[in-house]
Amino acid sequence: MPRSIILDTDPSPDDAVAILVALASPEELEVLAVTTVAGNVPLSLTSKNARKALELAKRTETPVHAGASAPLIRKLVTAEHVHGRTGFDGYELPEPSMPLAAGFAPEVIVDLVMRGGRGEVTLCCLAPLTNIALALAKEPRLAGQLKEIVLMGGAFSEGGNITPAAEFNIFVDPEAAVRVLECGAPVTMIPLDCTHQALTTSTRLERLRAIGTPVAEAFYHLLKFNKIFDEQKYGWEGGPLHDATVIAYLLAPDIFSGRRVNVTVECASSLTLGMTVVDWWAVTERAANVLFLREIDADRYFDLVIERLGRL
Ligand SMILES: [Ca+2]
Repeated sequence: MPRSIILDTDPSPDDAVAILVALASPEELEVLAVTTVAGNVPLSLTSKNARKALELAKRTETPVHAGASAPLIRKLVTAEHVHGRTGFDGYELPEPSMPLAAGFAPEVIVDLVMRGGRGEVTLCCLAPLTNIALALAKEPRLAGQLKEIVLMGGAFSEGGNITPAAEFNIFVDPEAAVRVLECGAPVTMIPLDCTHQALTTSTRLERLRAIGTPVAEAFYHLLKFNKIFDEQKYGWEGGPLHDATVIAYLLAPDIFSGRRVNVTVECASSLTLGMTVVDWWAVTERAANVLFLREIDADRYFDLVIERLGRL
């Protein structure tokens, strides 16, 4: 039986890779819905980019529901400086013709999770956690019904990518992140400590391009565009392929290693807003609430991603 998942996302190319790798893995994963949120770019563009990716892969039967256009209480912060004005700069994809599906994403998440059996649905969170926090607020039984929440977000020893202390997804909506981490459902967190080991080197991108399909060609160019910014910023060869780690974890958890720890999020300090405070050495009495992954086998990760994208 494939595992039922909902993909909550703010598509830039790494989100889109995650969506398509999931759709290319029907033996392991059943994608119930894609839900969009404001993040990398405003909601109208994340909702459009999700549909562009699905149309590129000819998977338009997957519904896309739009959700929150702004964080719970804060002003939206976006990341056009990384992904370009559209969030999908670097390769021209046609305007999507598939419509958005009816229903506000947080309500759709509640409906799909509560309709399924207890412990059936996994939330794959690739974006600021606003939609998930709204769903948890709407249905208090939601957390107890979930199988797991797997999210890309946070950082420990790697430091931040949007401020010195904070990773982007958590920084954009720290109050939502707190609610998700404290909800009581099993949470697995894939932080920058992992994703900064998973780089789109030229060799890996050329392997992707060599598949020779429209999907491979598009993502070769999209990831290459992102890589230019990241290479200048970090001085590395390649940029991190962040969000597809969430799907890779579901497909092959042994690619990753980590430990169960307490993670809390700073919501008050202007200096460290959105910082994930990771009690790696258990120096507090705070109970472990997160499986925090710190290591990834990057070669196996890219082998998996490239093989799955090649199926589309
Ligand atoms: Ca994302």
